[in-house]
Amino acid sequence: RSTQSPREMLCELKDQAQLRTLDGEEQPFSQLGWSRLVPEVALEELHGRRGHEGFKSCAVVTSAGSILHSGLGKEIDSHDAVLRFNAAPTEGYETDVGSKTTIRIINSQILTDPKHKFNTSSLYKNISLVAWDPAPYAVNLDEWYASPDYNLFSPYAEHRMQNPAQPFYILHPKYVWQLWDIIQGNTKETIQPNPPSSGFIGILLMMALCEEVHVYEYIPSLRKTDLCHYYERYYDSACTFGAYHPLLYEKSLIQRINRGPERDLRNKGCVTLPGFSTVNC
Ligand code: NCC
Repeated sequence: RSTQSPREMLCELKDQAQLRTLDGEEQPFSQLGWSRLVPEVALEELHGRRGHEGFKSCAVVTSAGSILHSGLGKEIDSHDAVLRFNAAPTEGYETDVGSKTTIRIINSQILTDPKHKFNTSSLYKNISLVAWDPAPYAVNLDEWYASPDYNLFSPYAEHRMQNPAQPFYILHPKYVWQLWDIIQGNTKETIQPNPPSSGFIGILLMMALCEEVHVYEYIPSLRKTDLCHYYERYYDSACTFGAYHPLLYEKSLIQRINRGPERDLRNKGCVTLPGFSTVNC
């Protein structure tokens, strides 16, 4: 399997990594009235414009410390849509990370840990939100609902009722594990049975929504550092290479399908990927 060409890998991703969010039609969610709670417009349709399928050019900005002093802000903001992660701020870091945010992927800790002030922080306003939680591999939605890793369900429902106009989705755990299956399928070693990082999920999500995806500091540039996040003075190389998440394997998969020049990787930590709508299989 790991001898697949980049093209074959892209086709496998396009075919197998089909974006899926909770639509409220399955138990236990249907019984709870979630088909009316989730946004009426599906995430895939949200950004479609007449004559266009989604965004043309997109940026995925990881939270890695190596983006500090990159001066990439202007380039990042020049894309049609910008994806960011969890509690990563733009304020005070505009020169390096830009100021535009279109979508934010948040793990379930953001919704449950009071330190993130999910309901009041401006980080989570005026943008689209996509949340996820590491459900067990053999996804049983009843069991997941009864004991999620962090209980994202009540804060989600509450937020939906209070902010019905804000697009806010929960990724289907099958989608998350499907991505893991693809990573394992393209890796010789047996990888840890934990879901991929928000970074990998975000990259694949944007490949479904955009014609071209530019990922910043997922594969580290020459600025590579042990600084975990650009916005915190905390040092740990596991943030870049992984502990819980199969980061090293995710990153090697993404590096293999990179279509951008080597110098962009070195200088900007930038990988360029085609959107699925442009890949003909
Ligand atoms: O750190 P985190 O990720 O929020 O970073 C978002 C994504 O950026 C990429 N990254 C980050 C740092 C770094 N040095 N190199 C990188 O490549 C990764 O792809 C990462 O996914 C997560 O994936 O959701 C994660 O969330 C944090 C934490 O929960 C949130 O920041 C909220 O505080 C996790 N840290 C802990 O639980 C302590 C992290 O393991 C994964």
